[in-house]
Amino acid sequence: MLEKEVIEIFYKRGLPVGTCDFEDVSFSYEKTEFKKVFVTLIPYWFKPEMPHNISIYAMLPDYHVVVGELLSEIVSELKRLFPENKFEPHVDVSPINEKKAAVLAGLGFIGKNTLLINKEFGSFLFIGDICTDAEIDLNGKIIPNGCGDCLKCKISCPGKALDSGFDCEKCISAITQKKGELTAEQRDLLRRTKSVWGCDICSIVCPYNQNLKSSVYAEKYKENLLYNLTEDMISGLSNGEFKKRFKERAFAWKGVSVLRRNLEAVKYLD
Ligand code: B12
Ligand code: SF4
Ligand code: SF4
Repeated sequence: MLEKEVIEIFYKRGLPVGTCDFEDVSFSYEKTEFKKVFVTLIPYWFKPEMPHNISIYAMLPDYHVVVGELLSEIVSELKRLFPENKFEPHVDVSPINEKKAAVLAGLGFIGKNTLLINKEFGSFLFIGDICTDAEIDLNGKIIPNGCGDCLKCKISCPGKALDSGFDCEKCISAITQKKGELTAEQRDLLRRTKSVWGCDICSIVCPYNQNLKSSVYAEKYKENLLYNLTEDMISGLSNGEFKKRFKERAFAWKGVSVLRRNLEAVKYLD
């Protein structure tokens, strides 16, 4: 009976939900009070304006904050159902491997682009998790991998980061976040793809991401999108000023020097 009420808390917000065991997805082997994890997906797809130099998720207000608030609301409702139990919400910055958790919760499969793919939302989604000591099981079924013979993401990846497993040194998304110097090859990758933050190429080409509906999430923030970061916007800003000015954006936490370096690389000519 309580299972039904839990599902309703998520469904009334348009969100799917599943559960998995905390110990199967925890990044550490330390003993903890958590037993289960509620896993949910927050689709964020919308058609971006072209051209743009930041990836789609980062055009929106920072999901760490927005999804974090949404999960906190859900936690308040869960606490009413389970007053004796603990609930800890996370998104991205989490003690668990969120993609694996979503697979075990029956919410999708992991594609060759390494991302969680849900048949309704594609891969343009955030994964939210709520760790709990409540023993609740929503009995999701594992969905088999649906990539088949497709190789579109591997073929389209500009750095060939997906050729064997996943190579962070060749992935534009990882390169735009990395601290310190970039190699000549990495600078060239940013210049060729005009990428200042993140990368969507292995998602954009995926058959599961064609004809997606614009998400409710993105609709809510359509007046507050940032498609391009330019040198003018950050010129002369100290790190503190940069973080303050872009406090709503997911890239702000990395600091101004990483973004400056990426903007330099984008215009770099051999
Ligand atoms: C580190 C990290 C990155 C790194 C490394 C990514 C990588 N591919 O390894 C970098 C900076 C590159 C990155 C980039 C991006 N990321 Co990221 N990232 C993370 C983070 C913080 C941890 C991931 C991690 O290291 N996992 C540990 C490793 C060992 O796991 P793994 O490589 O996935 O392998 C496991 C699974 O694949 C699983 N598995 C595989 N097949 C199967 C099958 C079955 C049946 C089972 C049970 C398990 C299973 O088993 C493996 C071993 O445990 C997560 C948040 C989190 N807390 O989980 C977000 C997260 C994965 N990122 C996310 C996003 C959105 C992105 C970007 C799309 C952002 C962008 N537009 O640039 C890109 C995509 C790049 C890409 N192609 O992967 C989302 C994923 C959304 C989705 N649809 O999957 C997450 C979940 C954040 C969130 N809460 O929404 N990311
Ligand atoms: S995010 Fe971009 S660079 Fe990274 S694997 Fe996907 S296509 Fe390749
Ligand atoms: S592009 Fe093709 S191979 Fe890559 S994740 Fe999507 S379906 Fe799988």
